[in-house]
Amino acid sequence: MILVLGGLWIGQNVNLLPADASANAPVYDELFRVLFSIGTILFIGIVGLVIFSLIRFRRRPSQRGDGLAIEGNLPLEIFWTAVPAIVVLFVGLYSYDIYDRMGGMTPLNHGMDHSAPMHDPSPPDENGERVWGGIGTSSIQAKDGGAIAAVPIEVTAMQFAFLFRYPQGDFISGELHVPAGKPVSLRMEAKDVIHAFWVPEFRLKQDVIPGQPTVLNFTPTRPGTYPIVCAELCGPYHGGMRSSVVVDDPESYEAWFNANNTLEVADA
Ligand SMILES: [Cu+2]
Repeated sequence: MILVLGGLWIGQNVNLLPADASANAPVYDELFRVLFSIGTILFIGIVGLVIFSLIRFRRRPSQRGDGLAIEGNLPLEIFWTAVPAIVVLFVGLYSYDIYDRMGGMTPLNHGMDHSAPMHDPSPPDENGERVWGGIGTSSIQAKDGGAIAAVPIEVTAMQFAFLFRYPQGDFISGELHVPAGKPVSLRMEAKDVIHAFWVPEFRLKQDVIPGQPTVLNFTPTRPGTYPIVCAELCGPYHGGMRSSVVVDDPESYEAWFNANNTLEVADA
């Protein structure tokens, strides 16, 4: 009981994760806390039992022969088969549920919800191109019931940098800027080899593949500057393939976007 309660307490109160800066980060963290609790209980339980046994059952000076040959214990074998089976089954089902709640099971371009237009000028199904991967929906529900369309950004990964193109302003940035509280839709493609776009603070990672676009949708929540890390070994300078994502409050984002916008703004 003490072991289980202690493990649960540690899982809930010891935080090993960086700041949570996207809408799905709290969902992910919920799973992490549960897994960390289970891991702590198993680790302390097993290591504690090993240390106890090393001391309690050590060879005493008077003991000269072999130990008792004990073989077979059906109740014990049932117990140590059933407990891991239940734990693994629970973790599997719970992970699926979390992935579903993060939007991982939402079809990206299979004609389910196109109320919010994808940023791609020619939707993948029209030119026969399939977009793979990525999680989340490309729009979020507004307070009035309508949908807020995602900010479209095209990500190009190459050895050894990320480039961010803003099609709505026709400019390219080496630093990703996104507005807090608004959905963002990244369309990613690699120029050379497989890379991976990872923002630990967003709890998101997605492969970036040559010749095969992938999509990553998310809603940033916490203003700040966070690292973007390439998480796929992509060559000798893979370790240096980093960038930054700046989550701006909507006004600062607007100002940054307008300062970079190269398209003529038609005055009304
Ligand atoms: Cu890379």
